[in-house]
Amino acid sequence: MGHYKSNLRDIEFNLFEVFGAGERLGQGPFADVDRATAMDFLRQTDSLATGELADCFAELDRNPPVYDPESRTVAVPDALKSAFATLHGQEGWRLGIAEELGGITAPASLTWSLAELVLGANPGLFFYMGGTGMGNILYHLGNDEQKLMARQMVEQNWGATMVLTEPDAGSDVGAGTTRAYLNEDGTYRIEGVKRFITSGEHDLQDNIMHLVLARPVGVPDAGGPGTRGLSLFAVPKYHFDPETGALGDRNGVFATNVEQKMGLKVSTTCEMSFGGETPAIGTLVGDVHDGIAQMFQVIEWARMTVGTKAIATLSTGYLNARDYAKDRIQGADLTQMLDKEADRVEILAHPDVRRSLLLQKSYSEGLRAVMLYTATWQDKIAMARAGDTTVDLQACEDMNDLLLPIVKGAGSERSYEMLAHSLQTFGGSGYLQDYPIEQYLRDAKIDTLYEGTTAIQGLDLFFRKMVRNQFKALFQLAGEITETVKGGTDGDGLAAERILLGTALEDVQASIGKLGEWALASQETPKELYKVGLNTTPLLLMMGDLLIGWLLVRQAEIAQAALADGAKESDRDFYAGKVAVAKWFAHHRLPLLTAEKAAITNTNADIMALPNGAF
Ligand code: ST9
Repeated sequence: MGHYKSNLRDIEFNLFEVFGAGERLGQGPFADVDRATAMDFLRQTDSLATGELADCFAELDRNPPVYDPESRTVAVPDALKSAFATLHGQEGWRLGIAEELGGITAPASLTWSLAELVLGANPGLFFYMGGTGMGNILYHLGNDEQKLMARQMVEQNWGATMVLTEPDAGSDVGAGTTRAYLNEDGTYRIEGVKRFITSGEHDLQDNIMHLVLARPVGVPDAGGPGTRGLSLFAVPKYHFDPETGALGDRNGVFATNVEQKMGLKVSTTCEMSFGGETPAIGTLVGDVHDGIAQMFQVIEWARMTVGTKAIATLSTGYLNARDYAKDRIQGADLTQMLDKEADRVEILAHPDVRRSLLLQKSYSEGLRAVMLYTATWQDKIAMARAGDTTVDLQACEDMNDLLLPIVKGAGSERSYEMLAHSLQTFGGSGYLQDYPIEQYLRDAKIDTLYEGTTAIQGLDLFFRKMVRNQFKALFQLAGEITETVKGGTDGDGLAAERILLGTALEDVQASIGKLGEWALASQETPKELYKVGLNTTPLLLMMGDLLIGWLLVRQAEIAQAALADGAKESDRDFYAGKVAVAKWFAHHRLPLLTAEKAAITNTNADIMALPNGAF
């Protein structure tokens, strides 16, 4: 039995019973994927994920890719090659990719559901699939020649990277010093050193397309300071004929180091040097100097990927802990603790284990709901772009933008925190490599760090997605939550939870109001802004908890109705669990938001004046 425990029933529940994917499948832009086809993909991917993809998970951690500094190449293990070939052969990657590239237009809620299964089974493996997604983005952004390049990337199954970070430009991408010099033939010569480049070098695929941010030199109206002076370049590992894909000379981009990491070891993290003996030649993406906006098309997709990865890992962590708690016999029932000869019971019988498992279940299923709720807005964006006039494109984009930092930031923080509870369920055994949880924790820590740290997500959420959006998406979201607070049917047993949800909504709104007041006051007194900065991460986590509490209540309403309608026997425990977890979260987690609000309200900027020596 492999390490990965999927939750296909919960994915189906979200898609079809909660978020209405069935009404979108087989229609409009998604005409080619009906519900039966979607279910086929889900079942096939689930079987692959719980089978072959999961089988090499630990082996790839213990035997990661090997870097040779002489040749500046990386050899990946055979097990990775084999699992990768199987995953690629399953063709799920075609979903969501442009039809001109051999793709199938599919709802994002389906593609992220499939992604969850692969990311939960083998996250490092998934990251090598980046060539199709980035090929798709290059196809949409690129000039005619780059569209042909994108086609080769996808058809030939090449790798791809997003190349932003430098040793002294991490969160602050605009500090990057990598330069781009215009050649006479219109191409650019890239010079500089980039760091933390995922999949920068390996022998899994024949070629790798690097999408590189660099600052043009001597080009009018380009190359200024900060992020706005960065342009985006397509820089292949091997030059190639865009018409045929035939590989040519080696380009001057080499891995000059591969990092030794805490986890996610199968995914290479490289220092990449551009230029030197051999020039690194690239082409300006789309012939326009608009690099940071173009790169954010990749970043948005990657932030959703990272959030989904974290949530997928928490789900399998929780399910492993749950199954262990059902099997592990230890101690007597608490009511018989004084009887030294009482029967020993499974640890699931112990109150503290039940509490911990409900905590894990609430975040695991709640965060999946937040992720798929976000993906549902992405479905609507695709429908609006395809001409569906019943959908307001701008409103959907704003809502997706608002939710992305929550999926990424709250998703990764809570998953890592909750995985520690999953490990705790195993007692001392959880600390051993006999079980997968220690690897889950090591592999998941990166999710709070890359693709924008949690601090960056908090700033993005408040300043860009709330203030700059004039709170429009937030008002719409609050309106939807209010519908749940005020809705419900008599006697469905969830009235108390709706009241708690209403209080949580007020707490979050009051907290946002406080941050808004300080932001406004900072126009007169700049240091007021420190009070905002002290609270953007707490606000991000509060928003995550509010969304989880809300979506769990919505799920419980549906589950309660299904139970009342005589749900089939095999579903009754599932629905009962849905109701229980919504109630538990509402009673035991949502009230904490009142304390969080108080902590925010109590903020002063004293610690900003504290001398460094006092830390
Ligand atoms: C990294 C790699 O960490 C991690 C690995 C990921 C691997 C992913 C691969 C996935 C593979 C998947 C395979 C799928 C296959 C399918 C198989 C299925 C079975 N939204 O605020 P300003 C833009 S990479 C949109 O002034 P500053 C915007 O254009 C490293 N756009 O920024 C804006 O202009 P305007 C990741 C945004 O103060 C402009 O930027 N590094 C957003 O100059 C300037 O904005 C990071 O993430 C946004 N949220 O710079 C960097 N924000 O305002 C983190 C900005 O006119 N740092 N723009 O619209 C930041 O994000 C900083 O906030 C900053 C600040 C750099 C943007």
